[in-house]
Amino acid sequence: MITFLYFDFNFWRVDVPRLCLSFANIQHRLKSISRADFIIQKKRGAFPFGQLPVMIVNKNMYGQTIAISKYCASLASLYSENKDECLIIDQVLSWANDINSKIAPSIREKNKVKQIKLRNKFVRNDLVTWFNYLERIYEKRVGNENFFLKKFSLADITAWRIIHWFKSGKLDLVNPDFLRKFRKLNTFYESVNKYDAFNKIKLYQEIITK
Ligand SMILES: N[C@@H](CCC(=O)N[C@@H](CS)C(=O)NCC(=O)O)C(=O)O
Repeated sequence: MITFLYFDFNFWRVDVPRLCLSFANIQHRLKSISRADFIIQKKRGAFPFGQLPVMIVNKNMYGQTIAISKYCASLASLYSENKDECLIIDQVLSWANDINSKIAPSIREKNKVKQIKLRNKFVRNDLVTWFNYLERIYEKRVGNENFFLKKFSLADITAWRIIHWFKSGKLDLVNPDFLRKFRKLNTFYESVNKYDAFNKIKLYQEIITK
């Protein structure tokens, strides 16, 4: 059985691989770990990169969201055998990591005044720029469906999860309506929400209701 370790909240880094496995009804479990326990175990060198999420498969522990997500997507037939398609998927995964690293300083900052400054800087300089990048990748899609590739894939799950995060209203100073500027991504997001094979997943329901 595949086991994930993460903190006690939903976050794209662990949700994306779990959504992939759930999509294909592949059994897995999540063990949540408190911040205090994480620090103790990190000091002991328990995690390959000193960070979460990690995934345990066949008694081996692996880190790095992109590697974990691709592994789970492959098991779930949500990755691709086609090299050109793999490039699209990989770009979306790296985009997710990049936009996360752009907003991260304003999440990590504890000082409220500095935090607001950093968040305003992100909204001014990065939000539109980085969603524009994603929309440009999406515009080049070849299929008739509102997915990044001809069929539903890891690219859709990743893009949907990040869009959902930014639209959630949980990020101070990020207007949940920002996606209206991105007409095509908005259509994409709505289509994924209406895609029955995806929206019936228990974890999907958990993410949208939390
Ligand atoms: N490069 C890692 C980054 C993972 C990461 O930033 N994890 C954060 C939580 S979302 C973490 O473990 N932070 C605690 C720490 O770095 O001590 C990945 O892609 O998975």
